[in-house]
Amino acid sequence: GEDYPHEVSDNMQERNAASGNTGKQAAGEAAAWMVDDGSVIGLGTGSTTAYAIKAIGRRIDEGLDVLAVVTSYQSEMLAIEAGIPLTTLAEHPELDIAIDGADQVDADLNVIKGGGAAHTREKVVAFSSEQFVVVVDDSKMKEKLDHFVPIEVLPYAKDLVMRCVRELGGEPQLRLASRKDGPVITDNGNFVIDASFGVIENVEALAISLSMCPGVVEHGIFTDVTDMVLIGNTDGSVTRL
Ligand code: ABF
Repeated sequence: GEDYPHEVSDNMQERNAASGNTGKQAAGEAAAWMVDDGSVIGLGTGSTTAYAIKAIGRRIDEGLDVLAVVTSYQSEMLAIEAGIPLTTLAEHPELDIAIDGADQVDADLNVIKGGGAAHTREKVVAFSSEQFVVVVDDSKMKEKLDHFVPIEVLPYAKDLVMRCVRELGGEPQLRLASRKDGPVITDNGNFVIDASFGVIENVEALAISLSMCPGVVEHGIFTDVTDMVLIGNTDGSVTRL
């Protein structure tokens, strides 16, 4: 990629500091500058990636030529609004760069995702991409991951998966749309179980064990796929990991 500007305008900085979004904006916009002309890109989900999508849209207005694969209806809507031409993995199975947010990241580039229930498609896109760039604000960085692990499950298998989680030492909870509503339904028509494991000592072992439980469509632990993390700080600067 090209060099990217770290600064955000004073005005923006003030507005986002008030909403606590300066770091997210800085990281998202920095990632937008990593996209090369003529590339096929993957667009993740969430508020940090949304800043990247908007910034890529502005670059397209200035002549950047890209095609994008989205990971959710949310990113699809944002990409269309930003004027980013869309394609599919069927047409472009190999992406040049994918940009996505995260719920928590450690220094070894292990990532927990899925707070937005879109992690299955996000993982497919991440593994389909030559380069996978994660964008977060500095509050998401942790020495040891301890965020709950979102697990997309076939509705038919939810009780079995809950039992698997308990056997692995975790505390499972079916994600509900709200207190009085039913379960959250993913873009793929499945449920999400949020599993708390406290501090995760062996991330890779847990990732493998969870994948072995029948009915797990995909869990939110991403190992061995992230190439770069762009961390947006509250002062609007960006740290690259
Ligand atoms: C997606 O959106 C996720 O996998 C992650 O759960 C979430 C991050 O959202 P935000 O950038 O709004 O904090 O990328």
